[in-house]
Amino acid sequence: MTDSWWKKSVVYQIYPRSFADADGDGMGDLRGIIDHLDHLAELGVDVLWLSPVYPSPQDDNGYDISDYQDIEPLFGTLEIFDELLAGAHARNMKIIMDLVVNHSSDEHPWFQESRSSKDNPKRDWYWWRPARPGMDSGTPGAEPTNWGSVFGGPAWEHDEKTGEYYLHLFSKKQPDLNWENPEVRQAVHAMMRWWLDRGVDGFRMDVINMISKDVSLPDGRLNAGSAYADGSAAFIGGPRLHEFLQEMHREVFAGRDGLLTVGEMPGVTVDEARLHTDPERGEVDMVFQFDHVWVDRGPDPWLLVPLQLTALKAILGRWQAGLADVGWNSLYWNNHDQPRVVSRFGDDSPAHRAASAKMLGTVLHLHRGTPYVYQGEELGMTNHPFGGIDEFRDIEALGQYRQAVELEGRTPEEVLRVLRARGRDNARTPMQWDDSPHGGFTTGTPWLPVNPNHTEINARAQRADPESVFHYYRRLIELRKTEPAVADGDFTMLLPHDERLYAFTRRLGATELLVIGNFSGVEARAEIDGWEGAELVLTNLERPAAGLTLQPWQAVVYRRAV
Ligand code: TEU
Repeated sequence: MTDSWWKKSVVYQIYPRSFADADGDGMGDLRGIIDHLDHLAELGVDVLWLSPVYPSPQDDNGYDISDYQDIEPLFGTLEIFDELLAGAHARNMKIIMDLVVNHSSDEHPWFQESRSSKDNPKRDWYWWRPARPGMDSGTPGAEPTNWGSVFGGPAWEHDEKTGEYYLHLFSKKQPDLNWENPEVRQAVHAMMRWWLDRGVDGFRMDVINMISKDVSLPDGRLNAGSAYADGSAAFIGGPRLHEFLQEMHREVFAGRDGLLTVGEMPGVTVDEARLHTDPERGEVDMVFQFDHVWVDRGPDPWLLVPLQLTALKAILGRWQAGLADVGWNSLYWNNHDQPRVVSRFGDDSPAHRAASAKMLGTVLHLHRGTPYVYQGEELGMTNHPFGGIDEFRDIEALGQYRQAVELEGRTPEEVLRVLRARGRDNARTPMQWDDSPHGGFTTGTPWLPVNPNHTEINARAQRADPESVFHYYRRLIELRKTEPAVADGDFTMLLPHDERLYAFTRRLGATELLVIGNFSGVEARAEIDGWEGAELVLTNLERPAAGLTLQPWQAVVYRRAV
């Protein structure tokens, strides 16, 4: 099927806190986004995904929502939101909202009611359980299951008021909603329809593969050295997930056109993703899978594993093959939960930063699927030089640090080494607009410092330089619009055993593209026949000297007729 508009589209993710601050309070806002819509239009992206902008205590930077149908006052008002939506639509860009309904904030009125008494009508809207049989409520180890939360500590919080515990897979200020209760589902559907009626173009659905839980809530497996168990077997891809997504599709999306639905699904398998994205089944248009961003994660979370290119190719190749005939891929290196890709898989030193950023963009955008650009990726923004733990703001970094150092006997240095390289705050330092103090992000004090390299790496300088990462991304995005093989071509992985070169072809009818990226700082030759005389469509450096010999961090895209 080639008539799905989003196959030819590129999504740009905005993390509103860190994008642009128009009112000088140090925090990005909707007016700041409006002020920079032309940057996004010039880049050529089609869809803007806004990380949560709803009222929130900001425990997890907005992924803890206390009112699903309003705008966080730090960010603006519904009127300004409407203005943003109109401004995006006027430039032919759509806006999708972040839908965070696996959990709400503990300050949401639903939870306030739920916690008020055991017989409150909303008690069952969340997961309440008594202490483990034979144990006293509130004593160590009495939690209903042995699960750990993603942000450190147990996944259960004891509530004095009724003596029971509530489940929170993430922070204790993010209680999990109970999707078994049909009233919860209906309330969520009504809220979603309200946003669509307002004109938004779809949703990115946060950890949507965790909404169905095994209601027996079994204990999880305890790994050596960890204080809490991994309970995910009971809530990733749970028994009623497909049913819930199909119901949502019927109740919210059926009969409406031009929308995009993206299911964020940590731990989803290729087989499950085929089911979720098969248009015949009516679930979601694409899933956001995690296998490739877990490529450099070993069994020990506090040991850095260097990238093995053959492993990355095996993972992405498996996803390409698995969704070749049914379903569709999301393609991303970066988002607000990941370190900056040029620092992670590229080389962020001055000599190679721009080249490796462009190479990584080329390889990603030429896969089959819909690419995502995370704010600043189009500038080749890098990780931040974090020092001690006091410089981090992310609840995940702080919570995991506490658990590792205080309960699991890790040294601060070993934990910090990993947080500096992989921590989420790397993605969350402010967008670098120009070389002025605070990078043009704010006139006040930014909530998280701007990377000192904004004097070199910033949007103003790059928009003025035709050889910049920005203009390269612009050409890459344009190629998707002008060369049909980019969106619709078949994908074939080449050189699966090569540790330096990432190579593949895309083919549509009589057109074939060859894409090669050199993931190393040394020259490397691709042993691929039959491309003599092919047209060079795109490269990030000078034209390769001889045949398919690539310079350090070079990328090439060739086209031939077959
Ligand atoms: O993240 C889902 C998720 O699984 C995260 O735990 C992620 O894998 C991890 O943080 C990577 O270090 C989503 C949102 O994207 C994230 O920002 C939220 O914190 C989380 O859900 C809870 O809403």
